[in-house]
Amino acid sequence: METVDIRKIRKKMEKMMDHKRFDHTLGVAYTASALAMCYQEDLNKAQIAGLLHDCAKCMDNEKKIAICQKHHIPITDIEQRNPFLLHAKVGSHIARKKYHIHDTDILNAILNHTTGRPGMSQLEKIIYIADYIEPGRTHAPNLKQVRQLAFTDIDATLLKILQDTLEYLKDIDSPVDPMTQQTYDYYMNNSRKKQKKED
Ligand code: DGI
Ligand code: FE
Ligand code: FE
Repeated sequence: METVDIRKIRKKMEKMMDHKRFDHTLGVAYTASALAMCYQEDLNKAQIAGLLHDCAKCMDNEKKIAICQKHHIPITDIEQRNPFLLHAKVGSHIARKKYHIHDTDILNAILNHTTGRPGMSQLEKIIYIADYIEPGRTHAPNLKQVRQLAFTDIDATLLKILQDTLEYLKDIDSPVDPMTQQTYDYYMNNSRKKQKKED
């Protein structure tokens, strides 16, 4: 991988984001590093993806939509109705164009950090999980258990987070992105297959 100046990215994120979002960003980068140590994933990639994952979060919805239109990034029905979801797609685009990240695994980790996707790479899983469990998060249910599980069984953690997210969306009557549902179905299926093999 090409050399990327992590300190430079961190400084740029600090300038671009409000304090709360920057604290969250650092939390995700450090948590992703710890998970990368645990699962022998590339530490540099984990830090870069962690620092950049929400780089489009502080942008208003009109701007996110305009960037998608300008660069022919397709907007799905649910994204049109819930444009905050676009911060993942737009973030991945900005990481490539503005931060010159060309590693597809890092770009995918940013792209899929909100909904997940079936067949995620190890780095994608790490960012998805780090985003949910970083120390600054306080509201998610079962956080204590999920935080412990994250360092023992990565796929079980993924499934638990997806399950809790779907439940939360149902509770607040928020529409589910088909990708979130597909990701849950995929990992649920995997878990059942694994269980069957062990029986
Ligand atoms: O950007 P962050 O807040 O750090 O985290 P994120 O990008 O994972 O976004 C979290 C929010 O996304 C959380 O409130 C749940 C929501 N979310 C995840 N999947 C879906 C979703 N919201 C909707 N409406 N539909 C989804 O499928
Ligand atoms: Fe996000
Ligand atoms: Fe985040």
